Amino acid sequence: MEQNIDEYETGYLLQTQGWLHCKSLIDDNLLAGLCTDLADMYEQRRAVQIDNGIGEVMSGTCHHLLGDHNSMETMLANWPLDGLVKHYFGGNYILNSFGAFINQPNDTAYVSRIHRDVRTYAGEFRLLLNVLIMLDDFTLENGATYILSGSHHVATKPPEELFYANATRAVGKAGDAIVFDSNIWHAAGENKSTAIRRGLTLTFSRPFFKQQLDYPRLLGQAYGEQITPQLRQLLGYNARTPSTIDEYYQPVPKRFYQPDQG
Ligand SMILES: O=C(O)CCC(=O)C(=O)O
Repeated sequence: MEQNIDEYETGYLLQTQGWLHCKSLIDDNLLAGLCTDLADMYEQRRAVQIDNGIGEVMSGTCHHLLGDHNSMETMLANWPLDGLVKHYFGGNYILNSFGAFINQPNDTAYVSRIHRDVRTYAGEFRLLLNVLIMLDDFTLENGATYILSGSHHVATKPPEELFYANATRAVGKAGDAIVFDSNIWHAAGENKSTAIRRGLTLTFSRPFFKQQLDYPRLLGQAYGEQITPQLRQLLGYNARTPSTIDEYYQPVPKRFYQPDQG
C-alpha cells in the first residue's frame, strides 16, 4: 500500500504552499470499514462529551480512534504515507493524535473556525504534520476545507477577510487525503448540503513531542509486543516515558525511550 510519492515534489509543496493532495490513498474496502467503525466510535465518544458538559463545542468531533482493534488500526498497520512522513521529519516519527470530524449541516464545532493544529509556532522547525483523509467526497457545497497556502510561514492568525478571499478549498474524492504542515491556517467549510461530510484527522510528530493521549498506555504493553515493528514505532512504543526507577534502568533494547527517537 506504500504510495509512490515523488520526494522532490512532496518536499517542495510542503515547504512552499504547506500542503498537498494525495489521490486514492484508501481503497474502497477499507473506506467502507472506516465509515462503519467511525459511526460506532463517535457514538461512544459523544456520550462522554455530553456527560462532561462539552457537547456543543465538540459536536461532530471524535478523538482517539484506537483501542477497538478495528479498521482504524488496520489502516495504521499498513500506513500508506510512512515514507512521506519519515521524509518530512528526516527520521522516525510517531502518531500524535488520531481523530475525525463529522461535518454536519449547521455545525457549531471549533474546527469550523480559522485555526492551526499546533499551539507552539516553531517556525521552520518541523514539529507536527496533519493528514486529513476524506471519507466522503469533499465538495464546495458540503464544506471542503479552506486552507491558506503559505500561511504556515506566518505565526499570526490571518484576518477573516484575507483568509476567506485567498484560501483554497480542498475539494476531493472519498479515499483522497490532504497532507499539511500543522502550522498552516485552515478551517472546515460550512456544510450547506443535507448529508454529513466525514474526514479522519491524524497528526504525526517527532517522537519526543508529547502525544495528545498516551497511546501505548491506552493499548497496553502486551498489545505492543504482538504488533509489527512499524506499528510499534508509529504508536509511540519506542518513545515512552518510564514512570518508575525500575522501568528507567533497563538495558538498551528494553529502554522505554529508544536511542533512535531523536
Ligand atoms: O474537516 C475539515 O474540513 C477540517 C478539519 C480540521 O480543521 C482539523 O481537524 O483541524
